Amino acid sequence: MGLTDTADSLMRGLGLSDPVIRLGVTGLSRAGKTVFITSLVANLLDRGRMPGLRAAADGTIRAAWLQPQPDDTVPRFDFERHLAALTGPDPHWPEGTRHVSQLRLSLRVQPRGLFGGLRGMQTLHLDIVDYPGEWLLDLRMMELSFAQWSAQVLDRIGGRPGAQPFLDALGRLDPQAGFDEPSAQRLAASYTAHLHRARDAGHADTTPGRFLLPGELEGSPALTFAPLTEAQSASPLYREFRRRFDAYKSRVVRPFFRDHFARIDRQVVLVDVLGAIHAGPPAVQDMRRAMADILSAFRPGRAGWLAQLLGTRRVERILFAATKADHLHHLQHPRLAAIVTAMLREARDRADFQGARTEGLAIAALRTTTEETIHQDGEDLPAVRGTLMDGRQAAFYPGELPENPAALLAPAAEGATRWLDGDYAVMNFAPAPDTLRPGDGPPHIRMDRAAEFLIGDRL
Ligand SMILES: Nc1nc2c(ncn2[C@@H]2O[C@H](COP(=O)(O)OP(=O)(O)OP(=O)(O)O)[C@@H](O)[C@H]2O)c(=O)[nH]1
Ligand SMILES: [Mg+2]
Repeated sequence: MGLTDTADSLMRGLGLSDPVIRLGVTGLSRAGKTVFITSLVANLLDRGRMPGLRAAADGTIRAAWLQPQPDDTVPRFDFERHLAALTGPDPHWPEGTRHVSQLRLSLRVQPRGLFGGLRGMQTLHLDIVDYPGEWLLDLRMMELSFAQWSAQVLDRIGGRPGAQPFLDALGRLDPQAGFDEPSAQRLAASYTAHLHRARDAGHADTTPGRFLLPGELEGSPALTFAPLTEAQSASPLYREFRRRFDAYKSRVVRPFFRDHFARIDRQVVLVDVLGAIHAGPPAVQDMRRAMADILSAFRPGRAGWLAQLLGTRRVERILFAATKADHLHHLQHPRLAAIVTAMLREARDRADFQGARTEGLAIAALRTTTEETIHQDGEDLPAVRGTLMDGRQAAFYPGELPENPAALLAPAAEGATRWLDGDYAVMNFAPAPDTLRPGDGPPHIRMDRAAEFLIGDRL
């Protein structure tokens, strides 16, 4: 063994020279992040269902195992608990996530190519970070003053769920209102209640994102403010809320981008396209805007402060994945993929995005259904069958997605409030019991393709 070899194996023993890919997993609330990470990791540990990941199919990946993650202050993604929930004898969906979490999966790979055999085994660490997409959307607040942000919010929330009580409270405010903490808290609580309801109704532009998932910051001044009108601008209340707004930006938003976002190499953005289609054209329109906003966070020519944080680092690949494709018969999958790809293309134009490679894909992290044909009114409908949350079995046909995505996207852009040719249904299926087989991960749809795009080139 030569000197460099010795040094090399020593470094490797210390884990110093092993390459690391940091994969960010994001998406708006309930998009499917937790299920995605659980399935991805389980299917990389047991690769029997991953033929579309070349390095798994051809044996380049020799072994995979979980390791303690390198960031001591970030909670670990609770993989074992989530996997047990999804695949146990009494399977159920995991609870919503309350904070950023992280997991390290290490892969032992045999390098390919002419000299691959000579180089020996290599270890590659995949650090997976789960963070809420709502926090990325806070990026747009960074360039706004309190007055500008207030004006934008007040401009768009009229008519949205839960907005009226807040707007009424705002209307009753004395323009010279002094500052007292209990009224500040009431106003902020009323605004936060509206954010929750708007988010649940499918609105994606619900800033400040941390109001929805406060974690340990709950009740702190940086999370206790609300938009105010121009008429208030001379009041002590306004001055204090403006100060808190600035604190939110510098103490909440900026550290998130510095500590988590800035180090990401590859990103997957999960989008519940079917859920938005079901909710109607305004939700689809909101989702498109959110996709453009998310992309703009990854734009190389982004705002000055972010450019400063990131230096020359950049995300190399971004996957926009439409989740829960197991609600559709496979005959409809190309149409779902076409819709998310069209939305992505448009978001790229809107965000003036160049740089990373992007792709749109229709996936299901956990397949809960089987396919069947329903005969109805003399027609054969390509449907899926699964177990409902109450334990009953049901066959389900969600409606036919259009062949041309424009048939959905155009009316949404034109401000339609409902679809002209009928509705699209969604149904909540429960995970199927006991789906694990030795050597296989949980059943999925195109998770191997997703993995190939995200990390395949590095294996
Ligand atoms: N049928 C089906 N449903 C899914 C799939 N992935 C997620 N879901 C559904 O979507 C819900 C949310 O999934 P999660 O993975 O918890 O979503 P999340 O993005 O982590 O949600 P938060 O942590 O609350 O932001 C689940 O409870 C399921 O009902 C899938 O692959 N197939
Ligand atoms: Mg989650």
